[in-house]
Amino acid sequence: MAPLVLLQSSDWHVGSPLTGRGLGLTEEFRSKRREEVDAAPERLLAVSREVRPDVVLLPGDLWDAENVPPTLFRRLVEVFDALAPVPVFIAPGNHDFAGPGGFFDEAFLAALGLPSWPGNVTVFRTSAWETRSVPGRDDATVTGRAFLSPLLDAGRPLDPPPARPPAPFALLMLHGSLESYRGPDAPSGAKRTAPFSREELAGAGFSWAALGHHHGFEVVERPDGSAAGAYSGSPTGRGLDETGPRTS
Ligand SMILES: [Mn+2]
Repeated sequence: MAPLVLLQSSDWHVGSPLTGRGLGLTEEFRSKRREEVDAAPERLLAVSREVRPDVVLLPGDLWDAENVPPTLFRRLVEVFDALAPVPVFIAPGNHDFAGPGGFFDEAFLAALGLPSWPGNVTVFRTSAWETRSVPGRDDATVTGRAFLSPLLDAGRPLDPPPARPPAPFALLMLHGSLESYRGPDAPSGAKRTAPFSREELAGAGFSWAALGHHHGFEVVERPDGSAAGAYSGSPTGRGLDETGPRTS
């Protein structure tokens, strides 16, 4: 069986205003930090050219809000286009939700004169689980879902879990709160959405789960110590709760 090379990233939050309390950045600092946050797509492209993945998995929160500047969306699309023919899968999160009138809505893009999503990109657009095959790899599938609004989702996405497809590489993309996550943005209060436990994730039986929503790198282990999946974390710190090393 040929190995499958994955490239996973999420929680870029491009377009973040960086005006949060406690930061007190000068305008010069703020614009420099915004440049770093907004360059996440280009960094993904650079990494992709290095590792030559079979598939790119992006489990949500690529932009910070639906009113981020359309120029940032254009940058994103140009990068995804440049990634072709590598297939890219996106599972929209609670910030880049796939509701009508947003950047995942083709009619909205046409009305604004913005480019459509490139053909190598697959976006999950329903809140129900869906499974797609990975182009160029008949031994791999991706199962994902979308947030359709920024509202907190109290439902448990893995109770019951989606059916595990029979493919040797059955990948899962999930945007939500691992209850045992211990990072500085641990799932409490407003951060807790689409909650799930380590046991639920391991029990779902997928080969790998690409997790999004929390901003620290964290691997989720099965009872036997093997990795069931991970949060890549956000590539750029945007506040005092996102200090320390970044993973992409
Ligand atoms: Mn999120």
